[in-house]
Amino acid sequence: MTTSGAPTPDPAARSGLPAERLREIYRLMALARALDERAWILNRSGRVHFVISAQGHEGAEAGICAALTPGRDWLLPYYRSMAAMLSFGMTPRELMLQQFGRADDPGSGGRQMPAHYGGAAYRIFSSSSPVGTQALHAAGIALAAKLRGETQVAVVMMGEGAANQGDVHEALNFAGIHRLPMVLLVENNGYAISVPAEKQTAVRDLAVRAAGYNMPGVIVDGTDVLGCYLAMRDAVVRALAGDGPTFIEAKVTRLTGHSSDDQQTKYRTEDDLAEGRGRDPLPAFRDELRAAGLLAEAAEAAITAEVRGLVDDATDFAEAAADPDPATLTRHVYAEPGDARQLHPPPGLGPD
Ligand SMILES: Cc1ncc(C[n+]2csc(CCOP(=O)(O)OP(=O)(O)O)c2C)c(N)n1
Ligand SMILES: [Mg+2]
Repeated sequence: MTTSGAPTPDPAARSGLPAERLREIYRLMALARALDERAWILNRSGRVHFVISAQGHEGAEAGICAALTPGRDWLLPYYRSMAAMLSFGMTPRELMLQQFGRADDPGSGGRQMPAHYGGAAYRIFSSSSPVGTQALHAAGIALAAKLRGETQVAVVMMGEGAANQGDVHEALNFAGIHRLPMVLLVENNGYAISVPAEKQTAVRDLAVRAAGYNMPGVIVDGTDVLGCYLAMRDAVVRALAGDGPTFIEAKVTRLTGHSSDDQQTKYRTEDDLAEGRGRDPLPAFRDELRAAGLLAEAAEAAITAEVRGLVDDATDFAEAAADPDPATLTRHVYAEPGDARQLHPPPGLGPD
């Protein structure tokens, strides 16, 4: 198991990424944060019914995704994956359609809860509400890639609480045996709703479990965007070389309550909350770029203005969009007349 080192002052040299790319990563994080903050305002003013927030997780997600190739790799996200969605090309309008549950939501046509992302066109697998189940889907996608000889990585994201589900053990065991091109990212924010980490697992670092699956376990500071990028870059190289899966644990902070239905001041101390606020990846990355002379005042102001415009546009667009037609309520739930694939399975796959 390895642990990433402390950030060095030169982000471009450290990561090998050009300044423009580093600014783009920052822009994606700032956009994710602004969309998320808008969602809370919409919720508190009664315009969207539920928010589950990505605030504090953006650095890990954006850093991890910077090492991936949209259009080639598969993402199996969870509800804190807003920055990953943007990194894979989902637009602010699409994300707001999802938040409002509108008919044109690319994930489910407004069927899923907010932040249950999906988008086949982006290779973003549909999220399920039972946590951890997407690990098995990731193993399946990675197995298919291996059997077909396709060059791609399946990346599954989840919290540390979800990582205790049996499904995750089965997926990692299978991926380890078959050396599948899969990466598990555990975003450890120290809480599963109100349950603190020490009441969830008997170990402090979940990545130690990787040894049991014969794969590397890497712990990264999830507030260190480039540390996350470098860990993922290594994992992708391994996966594409046929060397199998990697378990990455990013230590992050959850800046909000679990969801808009939760009040974390009821179960977290003021010291704990203050410590969490001090580990916000967004100002940390901004300061890192500023200090290295990679984010001039004008560039930062342009990003701020662009982000504000995108969030306003997405909000207006999604709020004005149509709800799903109630007549389509059972679509995707039951086989429909004329769905030949459902009614007449191929030979050998039907009931005996
Ligand atoms: C199988 C299952 N059990 C319980 C829940 C209810 N639930 C939703 S989110 C959550 C907490 C998950 O915590 P963690 O995996 O640490 O992710 P975090 O929210 O902290 O990012 C729980 C218990 C669920 N959705 N699925
Ligand atoms: Mg958690």
